[in-house]
Amino acid sequence: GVSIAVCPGSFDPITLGHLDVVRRATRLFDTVVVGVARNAAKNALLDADTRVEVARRALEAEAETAAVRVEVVPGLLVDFCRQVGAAAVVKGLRGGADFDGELPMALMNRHLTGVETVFLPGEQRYAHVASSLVKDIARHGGPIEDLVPPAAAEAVRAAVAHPA
Ligand code: COD
Repeated sequence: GVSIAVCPGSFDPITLGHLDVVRRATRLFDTVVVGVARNAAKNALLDADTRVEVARRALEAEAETAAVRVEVVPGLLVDFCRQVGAAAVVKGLRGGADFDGELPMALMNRHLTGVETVFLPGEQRYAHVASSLVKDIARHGGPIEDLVPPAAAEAVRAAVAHPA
């Protein structure tokens, strides 16, 4: 059959680190669905529609990602995985702290529906790249162009200039 994976995140905004993980996932699965989720523990800067739009524009700029699509995850990640027919969730790990946060979610998701999680080691050159740091830098007028795709830089700059 066709292998489908969901690559979930808040993507507030999508970063070069995220894009690298998505790109790597496309080498392992026929289809990768980038799932834009709401993280209840975080206050988003960009609304969900903007996060989806920015991720789409960033992925369109990459020729090799024809088998990638971007969708909102409206509820539980496991329900979304079932809807799209995904047998696996793909998550990138920057280090041990990411693993400590991700392991309980991976175990819970497997408990809920049997969906497996595949962890991909993040590229070393993006180990410092996090959406939260990008937003902090932008709020203080610092440079974010080396950390995120152009569409994301544009959206973050607009959002910090005109807070909702
Ligand atoms: N290099 C490698 N990986 C990276 C990098 C980088 N530079 N930056 C981020 N990542 C990885 C993160 O480790 C994470 O795995 C993923 O990319 C997404 O990161 P974020 O920050 O955009 O997203 P999070 O961590 O806020 O997303 C958490 C979810 C929203 C996916 C999670 O809360 C969830 O699944 N929510 C859905 C509701 C649900 O099902 N809840 C129950 C889960 S048990």
